[in-house]
Amino acid sequence: MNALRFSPSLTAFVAALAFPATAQVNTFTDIRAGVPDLARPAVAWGDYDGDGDLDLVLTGEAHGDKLTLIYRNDAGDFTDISAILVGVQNGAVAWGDFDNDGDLDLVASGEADSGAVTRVYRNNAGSFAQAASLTGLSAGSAAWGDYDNDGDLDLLVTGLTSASAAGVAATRLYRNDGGVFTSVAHPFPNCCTGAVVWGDYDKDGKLDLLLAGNATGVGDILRIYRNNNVTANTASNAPTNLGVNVLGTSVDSSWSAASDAQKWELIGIDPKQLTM
Ligand SMILES: [Ca+2]
Ligand SMILES: [Ca+2]
Ligand SMILES: [Ca+2]
Ligand SMILES: [Ca+2]
Repeated sequence: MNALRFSPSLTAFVAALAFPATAQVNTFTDIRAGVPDLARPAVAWGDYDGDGDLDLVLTGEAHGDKLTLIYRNDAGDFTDISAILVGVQNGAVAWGDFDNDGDLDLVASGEADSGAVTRVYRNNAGSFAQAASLTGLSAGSAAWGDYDNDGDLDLLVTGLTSASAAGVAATRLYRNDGGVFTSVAHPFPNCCTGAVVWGDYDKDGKLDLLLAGNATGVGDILRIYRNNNVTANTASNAPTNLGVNVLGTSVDSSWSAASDAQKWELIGIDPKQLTM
């Protein structure tokens, strides 16, 4: 007499086909981070202290106060570092290492008690000092990007020139020359209440721009602008002077940073601190 015999694994496989597992339930837990609830906020993650975990900057209004606060992440506990920053609401914040020293600096724009502001802050070993005060804009967006491929982060900011009814939409492109920001000509419409994002969509080594928002005389827009500048970013050479030092269960690695014609470098990592 013939009989079909199934191995346990085949039986389980057939059962799985007949009775698919219940869809996984995704769960998230409110960690009660202890940060304030804010109206008209803007927030951004960034590892400003370079310890490998994401810290937080937030802006907005709470109990009548306009706030810009940086919270340091210590193993999941968030602590206000009491940075001296202009408090804003209806703002925009973005981390970016504009001075190429390996740590994240900050731009904050929005509506302050004094009116619309845009401030760039330099990160000095975890404390923040104002490095530039640019055309004040609120209800807009801000994004760092090296659009001219000279190796430093430039800045695009949109928004209203005033929080009052007299405010008009503006778009400012700032070229970064050694930490000095110069407003330069550009083809973008004056825009507010939107978003700006740099990205090299056509992979030609030049950052293009996505601009969305409410444009003066046009209305709501979402446009992609191809970057036609001459200089493209070229690939870096390989790092040199590779070194390895074994100490017990640790391995310290070191190298000389790579570079290329556009001065891109491997930044944000202190070779002496890369321990595995
Ligand atoms: Ca951190
Ligand atoms: Ca920096
Ligand atoms: Ca640049
Ligand atoms: Ca491009």
